[in-house]
Amino acid sequence: MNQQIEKYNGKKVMIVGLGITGISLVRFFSEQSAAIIINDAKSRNEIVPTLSKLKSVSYTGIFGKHPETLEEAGNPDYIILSPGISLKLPFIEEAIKRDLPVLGEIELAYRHMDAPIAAITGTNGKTTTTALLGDMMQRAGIKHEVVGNIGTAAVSKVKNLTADAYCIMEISSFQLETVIDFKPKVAALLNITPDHLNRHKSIENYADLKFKIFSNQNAEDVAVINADDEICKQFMEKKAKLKAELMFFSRCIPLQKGIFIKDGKMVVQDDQRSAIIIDREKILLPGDHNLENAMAAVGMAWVMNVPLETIRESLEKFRGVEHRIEMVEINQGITFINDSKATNPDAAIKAILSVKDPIILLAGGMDKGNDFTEFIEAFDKRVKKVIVYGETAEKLAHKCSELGFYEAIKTDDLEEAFRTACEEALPGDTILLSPACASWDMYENYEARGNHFKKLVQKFNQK
Ligand code: UMA
Repeated sequence: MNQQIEKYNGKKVMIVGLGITGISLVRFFSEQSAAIIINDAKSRNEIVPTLSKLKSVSYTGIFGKHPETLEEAGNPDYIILSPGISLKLPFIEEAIKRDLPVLGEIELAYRHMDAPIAAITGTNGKTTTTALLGDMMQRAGIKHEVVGNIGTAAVSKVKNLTADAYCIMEISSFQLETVIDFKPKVAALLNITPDHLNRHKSIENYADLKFKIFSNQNAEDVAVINADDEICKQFMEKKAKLKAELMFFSRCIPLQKGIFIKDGKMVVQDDQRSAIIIDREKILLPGDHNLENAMAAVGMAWVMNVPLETIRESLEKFRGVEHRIEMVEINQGITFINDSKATNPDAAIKAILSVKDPIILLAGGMDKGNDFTEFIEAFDKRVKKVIVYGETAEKLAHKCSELGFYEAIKTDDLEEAFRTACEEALPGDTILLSPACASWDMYENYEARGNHFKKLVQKFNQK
């Protein structure tokens, strides 16, 4: 174990937040025979479906609000936080003042695993990079678990994370806020742009948190950092005193050491070895941002001694995370991309900015009351046509003409939108499903919508 293991038997452990993380925490502490207190700001009624997963567990519940004081919280011995919980809650501030152990789930999981950790953070691309690294480990047959912000609480996998395995972890600024001793063997920082500022208050605080991923590393560990990212660069110049070995990656400049592009090929160079990894054109994931994600994953895989041919195979075959800028197919010169997970304008803007243009965009779905101004402004010569459908079709089409974008076509549903897009598309175009709306007007969830899109692509291929 990374630390002398605590004994929770009979201790009062308060778990704050009952989402993905909270459920895993309750199971973890229940196995340790702790006296569990669950607290969630949602009422018991709102949380019934979640509570039904905990039928065999005994616990005390405080629902509908957070307690004001520790006494109201039931005087717990430990407080364990889900990532969405702010440290500024009064009873948590009181606990910290009184030196009561307040741990985030990532710190707790770290203390209960032996596996070396490869941790990835950054504003954008961390899920893709984490999944890509996981794919490399999978293809190499190396024992590992992929956990963290990607959707699986790390604590739920600690039993498998023995010394002979690797822990591949996506880690958010929320999760970094509560790390104490957490020490990844290799950690990557992809980029920093303003995000979550309502919680972190300033870009400086946010950057400090992102760099916290390296804070406990020593000379035997490795830090993989984007040399092209302005905020990362400024931070490194002004503040960062990294103890880990530094491996920069850059798609713009050749480096003495690190991961970079030379003559159209991705190259890795460290103090002892160098290798040409792959022709950049052979990387299946599209776009410059994905090249950066690929470079970070390669740097980490290199450190973990994943065989080069496996790294190469993964780069040539990995299609991305399902439903998130997922490369589906290139057929008759048309690229089909499924970004059904973009259920809001911000997420769809990221897709528009990252895929190859000219784009024929499929957008629409349930109306959540969003304003689509910034979304349509982001079309900016990249989107040549938008095919709108579903509940928001009218609103989107109207907003397009209001903003001077006259290439919107209204359709009834995704099938008609897809057919129209195929009629309009020329070789070299990208047909992108990035709806900017929830799917619930026509589908059970975004996965069902994305799968429908992929079926339509399949049918198109058979023509
Ligand atoms: N809650 C409170 N009080 C609050 C806030 C939330 O009681 O002030 C309760 C909610 O009512 C809910 C529960 O807490 O019942 C949700 O907990 P949570 O927000 O920590 O979310 P989890 O379901 O545990 O999921 C978290 C991450 N979510 C967040 O950080 C917001 C998931 O990342 C992650 O996959 C999961 O743990 C497993 O590690 C999602 C995310 O949106 C993808 N992350 C943000 C991002 O990527 O931008 C950081």
